[in-house]
Amino acid sequence: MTQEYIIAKEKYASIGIDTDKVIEKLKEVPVSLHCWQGDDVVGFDYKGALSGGIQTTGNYPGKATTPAELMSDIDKVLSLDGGKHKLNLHACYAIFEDGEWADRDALEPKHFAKWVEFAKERGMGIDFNPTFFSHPKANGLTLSSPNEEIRKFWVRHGQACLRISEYFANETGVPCVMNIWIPDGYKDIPADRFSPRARFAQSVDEILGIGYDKEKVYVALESKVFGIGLESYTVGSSEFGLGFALSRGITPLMDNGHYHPTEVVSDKISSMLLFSKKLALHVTRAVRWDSDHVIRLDDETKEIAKEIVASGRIDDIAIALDYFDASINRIAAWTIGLRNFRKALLIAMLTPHDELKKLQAEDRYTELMLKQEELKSYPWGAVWQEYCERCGVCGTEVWFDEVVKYENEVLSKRA
Ligand code: RNT
Ligand code: ZN
Repeated sequence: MTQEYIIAKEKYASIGIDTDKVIEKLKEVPVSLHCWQGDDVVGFDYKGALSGGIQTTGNYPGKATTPAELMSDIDKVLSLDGGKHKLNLHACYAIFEDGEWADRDALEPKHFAKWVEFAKERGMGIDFNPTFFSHPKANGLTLSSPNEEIRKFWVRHGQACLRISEYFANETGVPCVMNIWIPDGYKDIPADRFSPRARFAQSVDEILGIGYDKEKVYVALESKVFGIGLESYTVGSSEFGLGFALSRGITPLMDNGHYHPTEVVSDKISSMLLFSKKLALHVTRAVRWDSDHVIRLDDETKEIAKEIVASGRIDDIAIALDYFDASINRIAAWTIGLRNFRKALLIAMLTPHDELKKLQAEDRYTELMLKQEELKSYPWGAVWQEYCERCGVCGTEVWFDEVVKYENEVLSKRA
């Protein structure tokens, strides 16, 4: 224990916070690590351009192009963040062996056996995402397509993913969050907003219709306001996502890059929790658009973490990360974002929420503001260092040395 930690522990004790308990609690919060930061959302089944109105920018060398490389990179990231993790996979990361290949509608658990092995060895659960983009049948609408052949293809994909999700849960013993997000939408003003949404609802009903174990798989639906080339209309809007999820008893997923720029997810969490048993989040950073920048320890990130913790419902909230920056070292990008969200959770856990709530309820707004501001300079950094040390990871920026070494020894040797 460092002198800094001992001082910090006392300081927090004076406001009723037990830092040792917080450290133990933080270790147990599972953060779902998205595999797609490692290869710019390319995957292993189709090597074409990323589609679906999302975009990775930058050309930093050393991206993973094989399952072995991606797994090795994920391991590096995991070694740099203390605490529980889940692995968040997309269907396009299926691993085919011996020249075999299967299209999205024919994917089977066996195509993910390697990932299961990987996760089990590391004691992690797996979350899953059907991939409704970067595919020849995803040039236009997918689950909302008026073309029955195409719509059915994607329904079969969703069903295949549901079976794979159940397989993940069975194998790892940890429930799997299967998140449905479709890029469907129109660049310009549609004549018919209704029909695509009706078809989307029908399609998801057909996917869920095959039945699944609701204790093992939590199906989530991610909404979005717009995408590149899909500026005027997205089928899976916020109202659609919320209405559908609540009416079907599945989980709404909010990605904080998926709203109008002045809307904040931190303000939405409490409302959602009032009406939904569970809530799923994609934590990202949107800079002027849904740009998926690396998460920083900025105000909104901290506010999201605060709402999660202050709600008292952290166990009902599935936290996943969703960003992809190709302009800087990808391992560092991944790690910075992951550690930042973990830091935001720590800061939230070091906050005397009950006391602050009481000030609000008693209309003591001056004191509330004073306390909120003073808390900002409390020594959470010393608690963070102690947390990292107890988890066996580096508590300072020195972790970057590991990344430099990995870049020199591994990344720079990639084609
Ligand atoms: C896209 C959504 C979605 C994707 C991933 C790759 O806007 O945020 O979650 O980022 O599925
Ligand atoms: Zn997302």
